[in-house]
Amino acid sequence: MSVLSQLVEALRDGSIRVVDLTQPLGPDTPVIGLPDIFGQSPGLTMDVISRYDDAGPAWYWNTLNLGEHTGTHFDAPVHWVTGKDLPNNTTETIPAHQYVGPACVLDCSADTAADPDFLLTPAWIERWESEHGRIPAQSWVLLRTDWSKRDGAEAILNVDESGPHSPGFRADASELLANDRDVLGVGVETIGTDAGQAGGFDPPFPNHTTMHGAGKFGLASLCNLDLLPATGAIVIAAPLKIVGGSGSPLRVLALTPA
Ligand code: 23J
Ligand code: MN
Repeated sequence: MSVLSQLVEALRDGSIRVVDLTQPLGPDTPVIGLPDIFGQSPGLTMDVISRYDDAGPAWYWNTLNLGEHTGTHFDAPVHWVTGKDLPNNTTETIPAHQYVGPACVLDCSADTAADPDFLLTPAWIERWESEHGRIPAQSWVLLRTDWSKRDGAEAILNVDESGPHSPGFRADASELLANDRDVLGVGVETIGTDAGQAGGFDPPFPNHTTMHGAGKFGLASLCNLDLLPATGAIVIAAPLKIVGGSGSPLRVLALTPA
């Protein structure tokens, strides 16, 4: 049997499951708030064009308005200044094969429960690798923080007088993953692939700086990472083919052994 007919069989008999890593996208979907001096990305608004009424007696459809980086979304290399001159750096030019890859799930949920400002370090990654093997080139690295289990925008954004507090990557961990491991990119449960406090790091937003400068991708606001094994799942994450797009909301699916 060919690999693909085996796959069809396994999906049918349930030995491989499809896990949806995507959050619902609606008007209540939280969006990142940057300091006032910067432009802001709007959340989703939806307006009815017609709903089986005078504007369209037999059809229902809506107009959407939203920032590219809203809800479960993809970050393309062109999103960051460090990736602006790379070839194939936009949502319509990235080769489609790069949208499918094996997943390494790094379970940091105990660390983030103890410290909302937890940052992944090279030592943490190397400890994970001593148990699960080296992170393969062209794989997605997914950071399980259980942030998707937080209820409501306030708990997700977790802002106090010193700003937002959510986990992310130390600069040297992003460098290890991008340059030494040559990953496809990183996926997180938080609303951005940098820590809440990362605007004040040196450089600011080091994960965006490093990943996109190396032509790597980001996935934000994922969920259900707790349903995936540390290794062995495949992630499919294909953004909308927006011409010149810096990213887009998308449906992220994982194929995982039952
Ligand atoms: C712009 C500036 C900072 C950040 C972000 C966007 C994102 O998180 C994003 O959605 O790419 S941290
Ligand atoms: Mn983004």
